Amino acid sequence: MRFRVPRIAPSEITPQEVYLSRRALLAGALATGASAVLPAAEPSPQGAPLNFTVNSQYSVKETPNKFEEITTYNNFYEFGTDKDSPSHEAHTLRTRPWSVNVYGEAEVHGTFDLEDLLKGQALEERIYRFRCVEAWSMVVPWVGIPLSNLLQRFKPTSRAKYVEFTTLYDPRQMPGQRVPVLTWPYVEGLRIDEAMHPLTLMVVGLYGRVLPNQDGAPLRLIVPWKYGFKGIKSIVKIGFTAVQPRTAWNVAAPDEYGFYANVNPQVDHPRWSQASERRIGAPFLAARRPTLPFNGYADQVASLYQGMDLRRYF
Ligand SMILES: Nc1nc2c(c(=O)[nH]1)N[C@H]1C(S)=C(S)[C@@H](COP(=O)(O)O)O[C@H]1N2
Ligand SMILES: [Mo]
Repeated sequence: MRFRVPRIAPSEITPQEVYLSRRALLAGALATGASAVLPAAEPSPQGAPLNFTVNSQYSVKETPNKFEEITTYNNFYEFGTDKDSPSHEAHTLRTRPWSVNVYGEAEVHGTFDLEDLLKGQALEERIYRFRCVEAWSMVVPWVGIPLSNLLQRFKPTSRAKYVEFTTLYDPRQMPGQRVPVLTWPYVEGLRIDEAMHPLTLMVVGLYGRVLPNQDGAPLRLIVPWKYGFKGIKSIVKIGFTAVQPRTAWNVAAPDEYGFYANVNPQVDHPRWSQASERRIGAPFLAARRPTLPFNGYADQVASLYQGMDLRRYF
């Protein structure tokens, strides 16, 4: 992925009220035929409230980033490669109805409506650290279900060693797919034990409400000890496989983005250090902080990689 100088300073991020009044101004300007420029990055209007319980056991104590930060500073190349593009462009994605196709090494296969898949699943809020491979980070209050709860419904067989995820492919809804920055659709994968780990979350919401499109609605993965690109968005397929899946960033640049992508301050990206990170929204002097092994989740996940050379399996 191209390393970009961030284009929005925290001070420039538009608070929702300002956004709403700008929209009103803009609508007025359009109505009177006056010319208008588009506002800066737009936080999406807030989604419908969700019912959930707070999981404090799996939450970090750090202060979450603002809704505006989480919804205007995004990586979602299906809607452009600038950080603010998804906040402008992702409204073209239709997230209902939404179906998910399940295939591969499992007893239960088929295409399921998302509402049916989520029926009876208890939603949890978990505040997780989020570390992008580009060396910035946030703290995000996600709402979702443990991925294992979803996967167990499909009764994976003993041949299922990996899980493969695929994003929607529809260039009419996702205009960035007309640009060959990646091989579309975006694909990601996890080893089955990583997928079944209690920290791995299938996310449907943010800040207690339905997930905004730019954050990967209606269904996206979050694996908090891995770099952000493992968190595939707008998922339409889940497959159980015997062999390690190809993944979008690994195919694009195999020397830069490995399959495992565990956050590791000791293994630098070939083009930049991973030893520290910039916390989005933090005051300038407090923004730079050391990156933690496994993004701070080592106690819970390091054992998954016992005996593996993490430089080789990066
Ligand atoms: N389909 C899809 N999923 C994706 C991406 C993408 O471009 N397309 N970007 C990834 C990267 S690099 C990051 S850092 C996170 C960003 O998630 P956020 O915008 O909600 O912070 O989404 C990941 N999932
Ligand atoms: Mo990322």
